Amino acid sequence: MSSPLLQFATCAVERKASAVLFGANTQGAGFSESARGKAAEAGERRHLFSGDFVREADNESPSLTEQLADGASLYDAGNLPLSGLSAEEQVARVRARFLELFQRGQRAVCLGGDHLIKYAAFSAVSAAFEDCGIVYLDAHPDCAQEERLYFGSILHHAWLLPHVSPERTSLLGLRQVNATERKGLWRWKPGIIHALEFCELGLPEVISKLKSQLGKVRRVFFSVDLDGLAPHEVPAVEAPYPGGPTLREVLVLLRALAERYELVGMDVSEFIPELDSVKLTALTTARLTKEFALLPSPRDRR
Ligand SMILES: [Mn+2]
Repeated sequence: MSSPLLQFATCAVERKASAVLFGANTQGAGFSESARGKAAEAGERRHLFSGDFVREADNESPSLTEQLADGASLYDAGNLPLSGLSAEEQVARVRARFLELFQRGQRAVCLGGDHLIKYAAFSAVSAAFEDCGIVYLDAHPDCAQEERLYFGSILHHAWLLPHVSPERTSLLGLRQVNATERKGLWRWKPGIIHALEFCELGLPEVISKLKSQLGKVRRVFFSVDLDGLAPHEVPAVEAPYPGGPTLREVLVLLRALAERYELVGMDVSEFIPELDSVKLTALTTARLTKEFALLPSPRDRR
């Protein structure tokens, strides 16, 4: 059975697209023991692939972006074949895809899959660019200092890469941290925008704080764990935690970032389609994907 493509993405030739979407159903970063059930059951729940689920949900009622733009600059490359591969092989394949798109100057959007896509993306960022900041939208800091690569240690491993650094990383929407992760934060000292700062400071202040945390970089990669958003918009995640920023706030923030930085790519992970009974998480992800893909580049303004 062939998978659906996103109808919104009407660019017919990959090399002509300014943004390229691909699915990567990585499995191997593990699951948190959360209120949603034990890890074994969580594994069971993951047989539906969120990338396809997002495309299907959006295709049921195709729509433009809020600015009334169509998807003529977006190409949907379908899904990377990953089944049967080890975690290392999956990371290598996703990394190669990101790297290929970065080197061609195309914005890469990857729908996962689990947190392995994040390490693959950061590893490609480090290989392609020396000056790329990371904005990491997540309720959690994922910086446990452990040798093993899993959902809780992704950033610890990323910060060991040559051109990804905590001084150019901002954790956005942070609000649920355990004692092990706190040690990682104390060691690495990344920029942090706590969830409450969205209302305490207001969005314009949050945006300038974020820019100062990123420093003098020219490029930014946007990494999304859907549990970073307020769970009423994205209920179908492994570890929901209340009080995050809304999609609206995040889209406004991205629009501001796009004026200053080259947004080189985005990954989206942690979506469990089987928990998404009214497809709200899918539509939130679809909207984020479409709006992000069509954000202008600073080059467009010259
Ligand atoms: Mn998380």
